[in-house]
Amino acid sequence: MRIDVITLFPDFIESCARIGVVGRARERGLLEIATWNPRDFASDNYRSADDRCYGGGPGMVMMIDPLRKALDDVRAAAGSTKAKVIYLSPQGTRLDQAKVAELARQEHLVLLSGRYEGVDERFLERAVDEEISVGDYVLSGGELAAAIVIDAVGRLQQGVLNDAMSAEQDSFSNGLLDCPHYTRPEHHDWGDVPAVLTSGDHAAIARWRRRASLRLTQALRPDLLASVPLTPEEQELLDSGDDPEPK
Ligand code: 4GX
Repeated sequence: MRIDVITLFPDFIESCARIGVVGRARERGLLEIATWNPRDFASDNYRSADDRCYGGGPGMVMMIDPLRKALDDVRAAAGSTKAKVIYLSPQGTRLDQAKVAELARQEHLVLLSGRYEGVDERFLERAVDEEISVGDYVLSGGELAAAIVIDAVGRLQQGVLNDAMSAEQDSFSNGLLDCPHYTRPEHHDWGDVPAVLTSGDHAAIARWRRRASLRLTQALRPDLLASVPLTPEEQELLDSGDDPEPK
């Protein structure tokens, strides 16, 4: 998969895309990420990519032409016509794991990160396929939102995760929250590791984890549980035992 990001702050995106699972995916050639600064496509000596808002008032708007030229270069560089162009904005569809999985199946994404008051509406109408929001709060620009999309989508690419971190084990891939995790030391003055986890009884451990997931989800995110119909065994698991209790 290829992801191009059109942004006034390419350094931020590049530093995010160098670290962790996504960074390793790029090194291994499983994911290609490139950034494009609209200022490099400006037509004046100030390299302007934004201008004042028609109708007056404070604030600037990103201009059509630098964005259009950047997008033309993205398409030329990628040699593809089936890019999905996404604008990160609070007005977009809220990103969730189902949306992430859908985006991860695309061959080519172009993410547009806006600054200031946003982007000229005519560019959005003509060049953008989809608007996505990472949550109901206001950022000062779309870069953090783009970094979230890159991270969530990048880790789902074929071959990126090893068995230990496989996406099937994720919270949300099964619609539930993850169970708690523990490491050494087993006994600590802040508490002991639940005995079942050190028992070596793999079936009991699997049951404990599943029950913990179900309990946590019921307590903290009942909305998620409502959209995952429980099997009779899971309902039974949820009702049985007394360990663990959510915080
Ligand atoms: N999820 N922002 C976009 C520019 C802007 C201003 C007004 C449209 C209208 C955000 C989010 C987000 C801040 C990115 C404003 N766009 N992006 N930017 N929440 O808050 O994605």
